[in-house]
Amino acid sequence: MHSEDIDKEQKKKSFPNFQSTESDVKEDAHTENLMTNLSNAYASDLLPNKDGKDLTKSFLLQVVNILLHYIKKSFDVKSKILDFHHPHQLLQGLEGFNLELSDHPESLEQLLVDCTDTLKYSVKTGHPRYFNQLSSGLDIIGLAGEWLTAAANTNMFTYEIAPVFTIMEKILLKKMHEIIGWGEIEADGIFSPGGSISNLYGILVARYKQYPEVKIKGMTALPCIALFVSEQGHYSVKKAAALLGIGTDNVIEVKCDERGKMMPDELEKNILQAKRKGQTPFCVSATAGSTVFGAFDPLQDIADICKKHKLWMHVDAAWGGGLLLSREHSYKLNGIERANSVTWNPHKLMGVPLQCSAILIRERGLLEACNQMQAGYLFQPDKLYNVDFDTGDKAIQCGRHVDIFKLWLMWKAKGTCGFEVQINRYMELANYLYKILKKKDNFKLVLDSEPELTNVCFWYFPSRLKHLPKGCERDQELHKIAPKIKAQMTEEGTAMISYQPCGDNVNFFRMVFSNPATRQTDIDYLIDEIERLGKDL
Ligand code: ABU
Repeated sequence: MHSEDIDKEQKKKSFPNFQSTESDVKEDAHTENLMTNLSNAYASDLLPNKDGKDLTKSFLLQVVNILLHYIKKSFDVKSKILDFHHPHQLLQGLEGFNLELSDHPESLEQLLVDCTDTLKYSVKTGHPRYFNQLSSGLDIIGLAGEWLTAAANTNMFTYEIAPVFTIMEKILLKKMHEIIGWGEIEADGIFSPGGSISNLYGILVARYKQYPEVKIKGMTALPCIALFVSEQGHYSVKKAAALLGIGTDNVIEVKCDERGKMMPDELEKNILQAKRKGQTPFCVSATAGSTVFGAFDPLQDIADICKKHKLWMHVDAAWGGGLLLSREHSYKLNGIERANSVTWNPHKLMGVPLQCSAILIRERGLLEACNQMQAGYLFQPDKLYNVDFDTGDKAIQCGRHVDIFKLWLMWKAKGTCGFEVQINRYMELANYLYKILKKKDNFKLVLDSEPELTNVCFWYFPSRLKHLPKGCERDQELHKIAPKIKAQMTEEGTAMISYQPCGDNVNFFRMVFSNPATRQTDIDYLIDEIERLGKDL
């Protein structure tokens, strides 16, 4: 065999790597059969090539087949969540999966092999035992929405080229305004590329509202402005301050109580202190659902303080915003209706495929006034339609991805009630885990109180550490436990859960629920798995 043929054989071999059942083997054989027709075909043979219709259909059907195979595996608890390899191994190439790019076109058959391999070495974030991030799960309707979005391949900046999507965005923003409690107001907003960017928008608009001259004159025209966020708030607030030229020294971290909530007395103290130091407070960024503990800041108290000191109130509800859809749990965000701006990520608790994040602004017109540059080649005022529907000049970017369709389609599919049921279930799962851990003497909860969101934080104590007295020596050892268990879990591909140190707390596990595939049995499994991997550490 020539080396090229050997290479081809190896590449083909990598195709059925997920196989485990008889039906999988049959499916693979069928797919492989179809694939042989594509060994001499190239992308240039597909549409718009005039003879490309059948080949395009065949190619896309095979892509769908690969995806279906992956989706089925994703939901199968018996399949591995990931087939872990170190970066240098992926860089070197694995079993014919070569990530390097060639000068010459590869066949369609090879592209299908590459598609299969790409999924083979990816993390199955829809797997019932994937608990690693706040965004997880694989919603089939959301996935269909992404496919359609990619087929439409358009840009959100003008109604002209995204008529349906811009109207959908308008409708969804209105829906979210109503849920927040801004139903009576002419509010505003935009979908952005993630929670950090939404927070950046909140702070940008807060600064513009107070100091519109900043747009033309820059920061030299301003006093030394300062903003406030809790010590458990998201790091993107500091990042935004760095980007906006405010400086991270002017982001004042407010102390939290034992539950991880901003302390209003501390906030007021910090505001007064900043003023005494010559800083000019302009904004408070409250958190509704902190990343690690899932804590909700006391929004009513913070709103009172903002009112008293005439400060912009931003609420980072990227994670906790979804709870507004639950009649049982929405009270935890009471006061959000008093905010000037809100970040809310449907790609987290609502399970919309990444990315889908909204920045919602209470006062209409500010976003556009702040960001507008009136590019004549895009935003012609004399178009045939009402140009108020062009959203591009509200954004800090020019090209903007269509993130709205998948959310719209999922809302159609579930109704508001469907999201509520899903989110209530996550809360029940969090409570289930909390109650189990409370009873177990080899686990310890970081926070004693019941979960307010779906975060449950805990340490695992192997027997050698269980009876050690509290203190530095025990903590040093305990700090190493979670990373070791996680490393082993990752290598075996059985589950994924995150860990971190936080403040004085050494490394602990953070469990979060935002995956519709997860059941109580998966929680039982995770606890057993931690015990199995950790007992002899
Ligand atoms: N704050 C962005 C997401 C962090 C996480 O998934 O853990």
